[in-house]
Amino acid sequence: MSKLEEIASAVERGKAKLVPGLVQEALDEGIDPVEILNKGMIDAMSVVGEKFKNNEIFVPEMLVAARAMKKGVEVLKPALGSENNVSIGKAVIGTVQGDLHDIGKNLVCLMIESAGFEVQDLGVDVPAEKFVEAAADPAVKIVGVSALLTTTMPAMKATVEALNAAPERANYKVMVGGAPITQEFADEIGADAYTADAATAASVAKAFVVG
Ligand code: B1M
Repeated sequence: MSKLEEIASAVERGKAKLVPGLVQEALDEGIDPVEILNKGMIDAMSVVGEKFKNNEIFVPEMLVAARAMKKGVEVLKPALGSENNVSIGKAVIGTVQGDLHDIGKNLVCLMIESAGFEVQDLGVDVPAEKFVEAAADPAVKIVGVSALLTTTMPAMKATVEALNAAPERANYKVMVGGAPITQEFADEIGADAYTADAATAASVAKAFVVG
């Protein structure tokens, strides 16, 4: 079994104690941190999601897999981060009301921070008003809204509409993402950008601010 397969297997099985060591070993072997993230962890979470859909596993197993992935990301974090200490602006990011999924949102925070932004993480289950309140800070250039459930897509729509109606709207760009979100949906609700993954979110956010 390759190191990436070992990591994926440990994440799938929710082995939170095993994953950090395996991720460190992979880094020591010189494996690209982005590959460790994508092939070792994100792919494993997709397998977990499929198994859940097929009733092969249940919520507790999803939860322990998520915990194991988080532990792995902690080890990866310095390798994914940048040495850039100068802020190019502030980004506020959160998961919409009713939605507790935070792994993707955390990756977006990490990547956007690495791109040079100061990040305010609003957490999960964030009401539209809280996004609007945070976005009123004149330093905010990017507002990132994440949703993982089809049932919380209406909350994303409500959030983007509230942000679009705010008096400070000209100061920031609204970016959306998450597994059920599409470009078409983003256009429909009036977001400035949709991106499918955290790394692209970071480069699009940076392009909005520095051109
Ligand atoms: Co949940 N869950 N979950 N879950 N869960 C999904 C999303 C699901 C697809 C599983 C399935 O059925 N196959 C399904 C949703 C189905 C649907 O909506 N049609 C589902 C369900 C049903 C549920 C519950 C309703 C289950 C229940 O209770 N019966 C429940 C809902 C709770 C709630 O939120 N109110 C629930 C609960 C949970 C746990 C708490 C157990 C746990 C989350 C733990 C946590 O996040 N701390 C969990 C997990 C782990 C998953 C799966 C397995 C993995 C999610 C994940 O972390 N993926 C997931 C299945 C799947 O996604 N394949 C599933 C890895 C992560 C890196 O990917 O978050 O997609 P993701 O982020 C990506 C991109 O989407 C993007 O960047 C990241 C990659 O770089 N991205 C953005 C995300 N946000 C972005 C924002 C951007 C740009 C890009 O700009 C701002």
